[in-house]
Amino acid sequence: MPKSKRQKIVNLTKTSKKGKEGKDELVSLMREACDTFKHCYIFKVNNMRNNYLKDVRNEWNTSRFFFGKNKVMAKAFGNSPEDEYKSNISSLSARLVGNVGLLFTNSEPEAVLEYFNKFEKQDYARAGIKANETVVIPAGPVVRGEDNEKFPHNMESQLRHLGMTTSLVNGVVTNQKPHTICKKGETLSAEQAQLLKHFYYQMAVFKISILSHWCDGKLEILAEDEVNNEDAESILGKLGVLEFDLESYNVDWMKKYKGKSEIVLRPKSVQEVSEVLKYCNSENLAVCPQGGNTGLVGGGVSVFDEIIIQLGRMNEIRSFDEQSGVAVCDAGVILENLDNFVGERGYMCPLDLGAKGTCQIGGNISTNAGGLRLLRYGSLHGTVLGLEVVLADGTVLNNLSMLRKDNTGLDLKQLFIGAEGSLGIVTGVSILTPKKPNSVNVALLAVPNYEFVLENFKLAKSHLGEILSAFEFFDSKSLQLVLKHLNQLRNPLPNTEDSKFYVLLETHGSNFEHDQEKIEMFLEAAMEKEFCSNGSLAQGEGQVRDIWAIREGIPEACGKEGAVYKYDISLPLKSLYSLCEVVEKKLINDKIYLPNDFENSLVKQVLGYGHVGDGNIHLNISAKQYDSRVLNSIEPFVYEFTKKNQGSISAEHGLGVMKGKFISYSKSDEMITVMKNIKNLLDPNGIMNPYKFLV
Ligand code: FAD
Ligand code: 2HG
Ligand code: ZN
Repeated sequence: MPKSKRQKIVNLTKTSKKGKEGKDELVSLMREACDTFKHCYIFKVNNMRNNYLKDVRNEWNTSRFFFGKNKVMAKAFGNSPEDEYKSNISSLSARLVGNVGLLFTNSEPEAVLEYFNKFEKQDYARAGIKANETVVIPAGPVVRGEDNEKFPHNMESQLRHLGMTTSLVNGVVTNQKPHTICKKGETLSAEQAQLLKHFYYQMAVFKISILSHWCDGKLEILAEDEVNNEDAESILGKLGVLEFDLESYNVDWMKKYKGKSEIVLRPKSVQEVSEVLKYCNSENLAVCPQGGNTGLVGGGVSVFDEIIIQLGRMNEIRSFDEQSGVAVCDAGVILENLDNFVGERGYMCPLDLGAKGTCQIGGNISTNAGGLRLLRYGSLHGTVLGLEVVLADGTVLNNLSMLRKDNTGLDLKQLFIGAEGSLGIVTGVSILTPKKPNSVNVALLAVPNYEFVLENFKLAKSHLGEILSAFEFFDSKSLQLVLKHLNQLRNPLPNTEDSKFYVLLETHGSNFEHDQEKIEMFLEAAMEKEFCSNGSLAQGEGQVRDIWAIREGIPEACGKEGAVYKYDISLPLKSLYSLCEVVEKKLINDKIYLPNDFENSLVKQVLGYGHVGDGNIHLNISAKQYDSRVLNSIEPFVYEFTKKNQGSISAEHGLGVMKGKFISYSKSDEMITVMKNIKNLLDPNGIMNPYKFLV
């Protein structure tokens, strides 16, 4: 799968060689400015907005600005009279604290102060700053702005998600009861800031205050800086937070969910994660943990402007025990890198999935990813031996146990496996890896109907029992889509167009001849019973890879076809594929899918594939574009069908933003209450990945 572009990433610390070169360059540019300009001013920015700072820079384009990297700026001046670059300039160094910058200019103080005292720009407040007035939206039709502009009807659901009691009455957004967005003096949450923006209330003022002035060896203090809660960004600023082009962090893998986060943090250590969460918790700032951003339910991207905490720089493998096969690593290690690392030592990751080149082990744990071999190697609830987790208030729970057995008290790590970032941030993982098999065999079968897919599964279990490592299936529509979009792949079973299904089965064993003999006997029996019309046993690693590439390529091919609605459902095996059939019928009845009228059909096709061995199907509905008419035809129908058939509405991808509100189709009220109590206990301010999971 394609790796997402990683551009302009914000780091909390900079350790690379490039970083060092950058620092040296800054030091020499600053010293050049010291030689060129007569005056140097320290200024502080309140409510930083890059666009306004840019305007100021343009107006002062014959002067020189430096902003950020306080330590490096101090180094350029010198930190003491012994190493200072100009007489008494080291006295400025101690004042380089917080969200401050330097202005080198030849303008005299009167002109500088006059300009900056006047320069102010109103803007929308962000979470973390204090409200300067109380704002109440009255009951009745919702309007905004001085001209009482009507609220666009397509934004009604956003207002509701942000806590208002709105509904559409004859197409008009109407508030059922008065809603207080904020009270004067209250620290704004992300939701409040978002609402204020929707209602055009600008509560932040971008302002530059001149704090001190240096000229010819003399230091003049013009204003004392106060670090206070009003400027949350200045405190985050100390941790290296900047705003850049954040598209790849705000948009999910399917391009279905789009957040509006303006800040991405990429911490390097558990201490940094702890410091950030402690601060965010104290300021009620919502955060969204993010791993490789390959999740399929919108859990890893922000909904509004939650701060994204991306774990990619925590990517060290901390230890590996070659006796036990226990690996301990940072949460941001990419799954494939971990698999390669243990692979070189004769082991393999117990988990494998198509997104392995991008997803992170911390993301896998947080979604309790199932993958392609759960049938054989079990779920992460069994293979994860310990976790290091930072709670919302910054507390570090260190339980990186390497023990297989540990019955002392409650097994707290289990709470975080599949918690989707709602309870804390996983920063470290201890995982049991199995030995790599000596022999791997893969077969692909063309199967005439779904009933025979199940017959093959039964037969495979009796013939291959202990060596069976995967039993996957896909319908012929899935195969056609892969062949259409992934040009490099060929059908290993040509002339099987009549077969509605394909089964991929794999064995992991220790004796190649023995295993091959077993799999051949299975294939013979399956052919004899006519459970399959054709079958192919991969010869060599290349063919093994090619067959797996077809199965793993289905999500990518679906994505290339257009918009996709994905449903990841557990059902009793006998009704697994009937989900696709009934949904297809429903879409046809609702005139959303017109199989014989492509031009006017909203849906292109309905297909199914997945992990038969785990009773988990992936229903994918390919559509021309995301459209509420398609969605309304599928939901809650899919969830009702699943409930009626004793299934689960989320087998392995989690709830995220997509399914949080449907949890009651799979869990009782009592269970949901206990979950909510646990959430409130660990995250009383609700800062961890809000609007998702438990809503
Ligand atoms: P993200 O997408 O970044 O995040 C997922 C969730 O976990 C979010 O809620 C996020 O907030 C949270 N999170 C991430 N990191 C942390 C952390 N360190 N601490 C706390 N919370 C965190 N899934 C399967 O189960 N089986 C499959 O076979 C499978 N195949 C896939 C194939 C493809 C091609 C793709 C695109 C996806 C597939 N997925 C599959 C879905 C996805 O890859 C998994 O859910 C994966 O585990 C997500 O990992 P990630 O690092 O990308 O997490
Ligand atoms: C798979 O099994 C993944 O390939 C993705 O879980 C499923 O794209 C999907 O619906
Ligand atoms: Zn899957």
